[in-house]
Amino acid sequence: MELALIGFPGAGKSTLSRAVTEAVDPKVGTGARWGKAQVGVVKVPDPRVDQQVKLFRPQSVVQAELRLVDFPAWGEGLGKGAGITGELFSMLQRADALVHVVRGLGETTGEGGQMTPQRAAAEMDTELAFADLAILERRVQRLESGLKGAKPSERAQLLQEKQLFERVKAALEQDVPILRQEIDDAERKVLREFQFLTAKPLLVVVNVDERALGEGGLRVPDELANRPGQRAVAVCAKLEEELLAMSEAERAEFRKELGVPQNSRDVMIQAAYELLDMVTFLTVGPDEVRAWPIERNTVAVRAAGKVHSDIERGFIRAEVIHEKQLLECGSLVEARKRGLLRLEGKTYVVQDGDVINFLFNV
Ligand SMILES: Nc1nc2c(ncn2[C@@H]2O[C@H](COP(=O)(O)OP(=O)(O)OP(=O)(O)O)[C@@H](O)[C@H]2O)c(=O)[nH]1
Ligand SMILES: [Mg+2]
Repeated sequence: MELALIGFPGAGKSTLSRAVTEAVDPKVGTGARWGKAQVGVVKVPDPRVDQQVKLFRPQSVVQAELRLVDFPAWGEGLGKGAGITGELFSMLQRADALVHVVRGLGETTGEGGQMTPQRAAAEMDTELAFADLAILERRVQRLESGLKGAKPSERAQLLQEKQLFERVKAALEQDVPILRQEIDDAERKVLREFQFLTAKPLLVVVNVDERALGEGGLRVPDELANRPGQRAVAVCAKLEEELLAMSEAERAEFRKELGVPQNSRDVMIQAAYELLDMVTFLTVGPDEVRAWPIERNTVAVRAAGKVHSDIERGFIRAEVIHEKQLLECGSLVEARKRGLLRLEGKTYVVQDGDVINFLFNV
């Protein structure tokens, strides 16, 4: 799972990235200032993994990972006049979701002084739409010139594609992001390779100033909380970064006092799973206990492919038990004895917390 942190200058992207990845090294994140994107990795804590580790005492443990890519400010090497091509932009296109960091109310950010979180969010929506529109426009033009010299056999398909792009473009011009447009599966497949920004899930993170905590607390303004198809959370990035330097006991005390119960890492992890609609299955054994994040409603054969493409290809069956049941049994042997290991086929829909052993032909 990869989240791209974007935003206008000084919104707090790098501070948030350092707080979430617990990178106390102040150099981390500064790279973004020189036109580079900085990648940070967070291991996803999961008590279900810990419990299975107690059961199996494996040689290695692999937690799920969340990657945060801290981008330079929008307008500095990325977006706006700075362009929508180049390596930075293609890195942005690769992300699974976008996280737009905005300063909380009453703060001033770079660009023209006072910018409310609502205005920042609206401006970024426009920026993202512009980037997509430019790509759509280029594609339509290319299809038009392609149509001129096209063989009759190719015409129908090119025409259909052109109509799709024109339709998507028109809707985007009416402020409907591609994610929320009515597009069927076949069409989505055509669009996917263009990695449109407004086709990605978007999370707005309101970075509340610690001095404002006392007044409104950690709150997402209503206008941002109720935007269709978008999620929003509030954090206090600076505070989170400062807490990293403290002991657990001190952190707890500060959190209580300031009314910030959840740390920004957990907020971001939870938001990422919800945003991307991910669940987790586990593989267990004496060698390795591992958490695998997958999209909800993934079928067993596709889940197998996450582990290895050979397992997907040679898939026979999946032996499945829910982690809770496995814990109750205390071992796979006991679970088998009690008949709790179910054999499931290719089309079984993997559930959150399933422990799976894939049986496959090599
Ligand atoms: N008071 C306060 N300062 C903050 C907060 N978040 C970030 N800052 C400060 O604001 C400045 C900019 O923060 P960064 O995290 O570097 O912001 P950025 O979005 O990465 O900035 P660019 O990469 O330059 O666009 C730094 O001096 C931070 O210490 C906050 O919640 N409260
Ligand atoms: Mg930065």
